[in-house]
Parts: sequence; structure tokens; C-alpha cells
Amino acid sequence: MRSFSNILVTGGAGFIGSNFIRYLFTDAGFSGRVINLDALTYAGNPQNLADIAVQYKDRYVFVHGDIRDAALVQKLFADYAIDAVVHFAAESHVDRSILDPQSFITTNVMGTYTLLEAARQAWKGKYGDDPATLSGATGEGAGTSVLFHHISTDEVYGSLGEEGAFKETTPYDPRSPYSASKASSDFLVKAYGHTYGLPVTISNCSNNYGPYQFPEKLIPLMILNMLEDKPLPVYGDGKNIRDWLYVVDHNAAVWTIMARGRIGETYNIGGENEWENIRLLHRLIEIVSEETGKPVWQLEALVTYVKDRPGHDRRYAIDCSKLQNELGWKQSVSFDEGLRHTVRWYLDNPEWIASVRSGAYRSWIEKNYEHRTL
Ligand code: NAD
Ligand code: TDX
Repeated sequence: MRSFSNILVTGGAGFIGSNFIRYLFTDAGFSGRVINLDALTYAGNPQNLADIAVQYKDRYVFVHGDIRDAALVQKLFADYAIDAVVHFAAESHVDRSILDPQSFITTNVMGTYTLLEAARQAWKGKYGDDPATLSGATGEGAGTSVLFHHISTDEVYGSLGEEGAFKETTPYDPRSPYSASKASSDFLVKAYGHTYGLPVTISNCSNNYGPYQFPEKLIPLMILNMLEDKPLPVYGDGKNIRDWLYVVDHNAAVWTIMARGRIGETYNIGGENEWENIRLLHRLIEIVSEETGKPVWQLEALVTYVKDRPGHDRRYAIDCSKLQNELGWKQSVSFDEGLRHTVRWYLDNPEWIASVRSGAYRSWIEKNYEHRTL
């Protein structure tokens, strides 16, 4: 069982990263310090952690900066004696990657390289530099005092037909600029493990949902549009399939891998919970109707089929038996429970929605956070 003192979380002001930091402090029993490095792009919102920043002020440090800034990243490793990295920071939305791929390449590829290189330099002497001693060979992989955990996606494996599920051994076949940039970052992480012996682990997860998700992604977009009686845009025939996992279950899996996963290994994380988009939307409509009193027929009338996403992957499904069998992880939140909790969270947080919808959180950031460079 590994334990860490100073964890650098990148992208910790985003959806999954902020939930991860909350999980570390409130569920995981983590007693060390978290350094959250986030550039606060449109998707980053420090209000996601406003309560944590107050309650854990001695053990939580927020740094407004960019993972592509090598000098800043190197200084953070030195100043805070970082012994683990959990790398969430990324451009994460497929539709944006189709419209404007550049930041996906610079952040997801170059940013990951910058972090890996800083870790390699800072951790010299802290891990065996003989790749043959990596835990693929040694089994446990414990014994290392440092770890770079990379967060990735099932989209690197491409698109499935009607049968089967992605395994860790499935060949990579990324098909959007987003998934290609994430696949590149995965390969860089693997290469730093193989070539330099850097202690790395990787997780590839299916679609997440839950509180604090930016309303460009399917589930929060649909919930917010229902609340505002706006059209519910369904791409193509609505029969594309995604495998959904509650964000806290994703983060519990990440923490399990960091503690006990074999060094150099990839673990798939998934919900074993496949839904056609249109079927999911009908279920979401029922829940929003129950929670708000808006009639189902009125919400159903908002469903609008729109032009398909170019290159739209048809089906994702994850085989996460390796994680279940080796590390004993299992999800704890059923889809119905998670969806209802998510709907209630958006209903209970109108200020968060208003701030994100209006862009007010941007001026709050400008007032309260100075961007750090060296
Ligand atoms: P998000 O878009 O909500 O958050 C990304 C965060 O990264 C934001 O806070 C943003 O400000 C920050 N960021 C972006 N560029 C940066 C840079 N150059 N330097 C520093 N910070 C930067 O994304 P998310 O949905 O929370 O996803 C987090 C990670 O999980 C990503 O790596 C994504 O590929 C992966 N992932 C997401 C899902 C999902 O369903 N959302 C599923 C599997 C894997
Ligand atoms: O308005 C919409 N209408 C619609 O039909 C949106 C935003 C999406 N969709 C469809 C496209 C997908 O088939 O819903 C499905 C889910 O779309 P997104 O929420 O954009 O997620 P997806 O493209 O599957 O990617 C997500 O999961 C994997 C995350 O955004 C990625 O960061 C993660 O790696």
C-alpha cells in the first residue's frame, strides 16, 4: 500500500479533478497536502472547491498556472516536495476538439510531456532507473515512494460494433482530435515508464457524470436545458451508446490504483452500464419530471434531433475485470441513484448554474486569482 504526502493534482478545478480533491479530503482519509495546478480555462472553476479551500486551508494549495509552463511546474515539484501526480488537466470536450484542435494538442500532449519531464528530473534517485525492475516484472510495484498517475479515457480504443468491450489489451484506434491527443499522452506516459523507469500508472475510464460537470456534456446540458425549456439536441439517430459511471466511483478507482495498482500498468474503469443516448434522455426526462413537477410530455416535446457529430463513435463499453479482480474495486452508486442525485444537485445549486451560464465565474476568477508564471 503506497502512501503520499504531497499530491500534485492537475486540472483540479474541473469536473472530475475537483470531485477527486473533495474525495481525498472527505472520503479517502488522506492526511497530506494537495497542490491543485489549474489554468482555469472555461472549464475550470475554483468555486467548485470554495468550501474545501476554507475547511482544509492548511493542506490545500491552489496554483493558478499552466501545465505547459515548464519552469512553473519544475518549481512546484521542488517547493512542495511533490511525491505523487494525478494528471487530470486536459481539454476534454470532443465537439470543441472538432472545431478547434490546437489547444488539445498543446495541453493534452505537450502539457503531459512537460509534467513527465519535470517528474523525471525532480524524482531522480527516488525510483529504480532500470526499466526491468518495473512492476510488470516485479508484481507489486510497491517500494517506490513516488508515482505519476495519468487519467485517460476509453475513447483511445476507438468505436465498438454491437458486441464486445474494450480491454486493456485492445489496440488503440483514436478517431477524434480529442481522443488522438489523449492517446498520444498515454503513449508518452508509457514511454517514460519503459524508457526511464518512471513509476507510472494509467487509467482509462468511460463517461463520467455527477455534480460540477460543465454543461457542455450530455447529461448536465440536458438537465439545464430542461430547466430552461430549451431544445434537447440529440445528435444523429440518438442510438450511439456510452457506458456511464458516477464520478465518485471513478475517483475511488483512481485512488485504489494509486495505492495498490501495479507500476507500469493500465487499468480500465467503467460502469458496466451501457445506454443509448436517446434511452438515457427519456430516463433523465422522467427523473427531472419527478423532481420538478414539469410534465413528461412537455419535456419530451423539447427533444430535437440535430445533425450528427462528425466521426461520431458509435459505441463504447468497458471491461473493467482487471481492476475488479486485481484490486477489488467495485462501483457503489447505481445509475438511477447517481442520476437522481445529479439532477437534485443541479436543482439545489442555482447560483453555480447562473455563474457558469452567465460567465460570471470568469470575472470572479479575474478578481481573485493572479495567473502564476515564472
Ligand atoms: P474538465 O474539462 O471539466 O476539466 C479540465 C480541467 O483542466 C479544467 O479545470 C481546466 O481549467 C484544466 N486545464 C485545461 N488546460 C489546462 C492547462 N493547460 N494547464 C492547467 N490546467 C488546465 O474535464 P473533466 O471532464 O474533469 O476531465 C478530466 C480528465 O479526465 C481529462 O483528462 C479527461 O480526458 C479525462 N476523462 C474524462 C471523462 C469524462 O467523462 N468527463 C471520462 C474519462 C476520462
Ligand atoms: O448535445 C449533445 N447531444 C448529444 O447527442 C451532446 C453534448 C452530446 N450528445 C451525444 C454525443 C455522445 O454520443 O451524447 C454522447 C455523450 O456526449 P459527451 O457528453 O460530449 O461525451 P463523449 O463525447 O462521449 O465524451 C465524454 O466521455 C469520454 C467526455 O467528454 C470525454 O472527456 C471522455 O473522455
